[in-house]
Amino acid sequence: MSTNRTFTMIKPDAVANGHIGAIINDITAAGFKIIALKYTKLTDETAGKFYEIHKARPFYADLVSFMSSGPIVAAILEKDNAVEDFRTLIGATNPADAAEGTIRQKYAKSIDANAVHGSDSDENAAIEGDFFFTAAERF
Ligand code: IDP
Repeated sequence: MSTNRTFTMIKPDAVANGHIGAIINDITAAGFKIIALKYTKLTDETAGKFYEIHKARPFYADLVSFMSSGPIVAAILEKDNAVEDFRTLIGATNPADAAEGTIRQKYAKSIDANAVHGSDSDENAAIEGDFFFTAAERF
């Protein structure tokens, strides 16, 4: 059964480049409701844990060090068909392949610094939301 929630992060590149407001505007304009929101910074340890699923990939160490290089914005979002619709809104992993008008096409510069994260399944959306937010932080 599909749930109606997904999890996102605005990554350190997009935060450093001043895109928090524009990205949140794109997200809400696309019909997503913000359920939880946090401005925070990952450590090497927490970034490593979050991306543990990619541990065997050659880019894992670079990904962990990039994701802990500066502050991020974490959020839980709600909308019908949230996971799939959000991945459509953000575009392909590599911004060079991302469709016109998608968040990665507009705000990302490279495949590693690609502006935003979006959960790839309902199961991971729940796990990732729980990683950042307690029940009392969701509204
Ligand atoms: P996704 O974020 O579009 O779901 P994944 O394949 O799950 O893409 O990869 C997770 C993250 O790892 C990407 O968003 C990107 O930041 C980074 N990444 C993926 N592939 C590469 C690569 O080939 N080189 C460097 N970083 C990569």
